[in-house]
Amino acid sequence: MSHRLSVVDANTLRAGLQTQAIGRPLHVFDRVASTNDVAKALAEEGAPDGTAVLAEEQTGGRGRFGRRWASPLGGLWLSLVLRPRRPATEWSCLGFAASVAAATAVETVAGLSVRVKWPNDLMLEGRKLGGVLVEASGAYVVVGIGMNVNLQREALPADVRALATSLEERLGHTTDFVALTQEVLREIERFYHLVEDDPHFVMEQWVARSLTVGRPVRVVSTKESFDGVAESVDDQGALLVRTSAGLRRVVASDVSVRELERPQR
Ligand code: BT5
Repeated sequence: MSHRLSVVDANTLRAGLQTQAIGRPLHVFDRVASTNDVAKALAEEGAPDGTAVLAEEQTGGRGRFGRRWASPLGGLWLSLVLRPRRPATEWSCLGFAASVAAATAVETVAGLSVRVKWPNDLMLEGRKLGGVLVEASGAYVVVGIGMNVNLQREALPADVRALATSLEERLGHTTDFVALTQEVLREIERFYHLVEDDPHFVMEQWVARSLTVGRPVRVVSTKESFDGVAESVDDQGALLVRTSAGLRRVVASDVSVRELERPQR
């Protein structure tokens, strides 16, 4: 069953935040096109590092490469305005940090083990639980996190349903949405500091949860397509793929990667 995040819940959420910067301020909406777009607009107006945007529903939720992101009631649709000290060339690490942060928060609050798939998918037993969308501009970066929390797969479009899951589906009951959101924000703050101090450690944490490293993959870009084995990731989050022609460095903004094995079930 879906639930609405009432004004009272939004205040409870703010009151229980255990963060210094992330989620301060926290803007909560019933329905927006995309929280990433709202966050961008706020960033353009000078919103501080850590500003968060949460919506109960998105009507134009986006994934990478302009894909649609289904965002019915009951999901966590969250975007952050970040203004990292590190150079923009290293900002891709933020998406990996956000996915590990979200995975860790789910473990703490819901007790489920979440894996990650390159670049930033959150996976539960072979199905997609959520994803992360990083959109950088000159002076700031917007990190969007989407996760199916208290919703049934039937609430998702048919094509998405086949590959997706939700916490409610896996647990058989709903999760405390406020507690989960607070924990996600707390973990994002922790990992945001880690990105600034030690990006290599963040990528190691990502690899420890990865479903991609060690698996056969097919890399598809507009220019070419090739198969290989995902060997590791570097500190910028590029996937290093072993092919018959040697090691290839694959960057998330350029290509999509498909694992060659089928998901479970
Ligand atoms: C992603 O893209 O996985 C990044 C998704 C980020 C969504 C958040 S929600 C808050 C913020 N505001 C936004 O507008 N976006 C961010 P990508 O790797 O391109 O995956 C997209 C694919 O995932 C789609 O083509 C579908 O196959 C699948 N998909 C769509 N909606 C889904 C859902 N709710 N759960 C699981 N899979 C979904």
